[in-house]
Amino acid sequence: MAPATAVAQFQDFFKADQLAADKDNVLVKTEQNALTKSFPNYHLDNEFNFSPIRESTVSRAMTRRYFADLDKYAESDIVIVGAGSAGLTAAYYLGTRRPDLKIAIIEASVAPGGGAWLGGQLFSAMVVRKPADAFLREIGVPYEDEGEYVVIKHAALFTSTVMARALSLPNIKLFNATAVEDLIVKADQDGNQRIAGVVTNWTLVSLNHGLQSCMDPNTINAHLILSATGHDGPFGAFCVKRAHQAGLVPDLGDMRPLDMNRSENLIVKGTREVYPGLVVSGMELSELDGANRMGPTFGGMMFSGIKAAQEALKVFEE
Ligand code: 48N
Repeated sequence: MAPATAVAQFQDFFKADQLAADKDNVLVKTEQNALTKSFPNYHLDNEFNFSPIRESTVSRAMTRRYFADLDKYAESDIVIVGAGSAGLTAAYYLGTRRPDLKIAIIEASVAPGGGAWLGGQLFSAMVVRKPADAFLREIGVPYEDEGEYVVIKHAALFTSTVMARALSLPNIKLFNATAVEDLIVKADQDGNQRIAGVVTNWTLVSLNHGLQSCMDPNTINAHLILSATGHDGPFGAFCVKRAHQAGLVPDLGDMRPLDMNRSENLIVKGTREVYPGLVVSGMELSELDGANRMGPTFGGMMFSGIKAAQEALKVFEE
């Protein structure tokens, strides 16, 4: 759907006025006098009550599923570390192109999304340079076309949309408030070292290791780790820093000063498998390669996430 049609449909929908309210449904009319959508009629008068429930039922509904997911994803095909714009885009791309793969997303924050909730310096619109507008059309994010670039009216509209698209896929599970605090390295059948999983802990535990005796972590085995942990910060660039400490990758290049035109191309073209079993994308890569930062433009993160997914699929298709 071309962006203009998407926006027009969106506006028609909200210009609609209520036509009639029958017992259970409100019928809504747009300007073309066509019945386009019906809404449930919420009867919230004094007679309404929620269905009864026992507290333990709620606990069991949550814990049964959480522990079943931990069991299921203890062996994953791909673990994505970091649910920012690059990690979520990679998850959506992998989950839609390869519904046969089991994909776990590990996100240290309670709220996934990373730095893509608010354009730049708290200005909420999000700028995306062409040709990354193609991805916005794929996931259905309306935008204003400004020629060389497009503008999404609020960065949260992109982030919530790509998150909803990815998390609704049956082969993807998000473990948020969970930090990767180490890598698993093994020799493959030819005796060559490769990264083969991650070590995790609840983030609050990872942040408080110094307050208690050792609180041992959990582990996930996976054929490939796709890391998108962003640039420097309390958790930033985690996997490249850990791989460097372990002598698996050369010295870190440290992110360079801002240059939008250089940085987005460099990061997308440089997205790759940096060590057998470890693909790195997004701003984490700028910390490894010493690429410039780009500031408040996000097409490079989307395309780096897609490129990382494509590089990951090459490993599976080898
Ligand atoms: O949004 P980020 O930080 O990272 P990206 O690469 O997806 O997007 C970067 C982008 O938001 C920018 O920084 C923009 C383009 N600005 C550039 C500039 O010049 O300033 O998401 C990384 C996610 C976060 O949600 C972290 O919480 C998470 O990764 N994370 C981790 N999750 C689990 N375990 C870890 N060890 C970990 N480290 C970070």
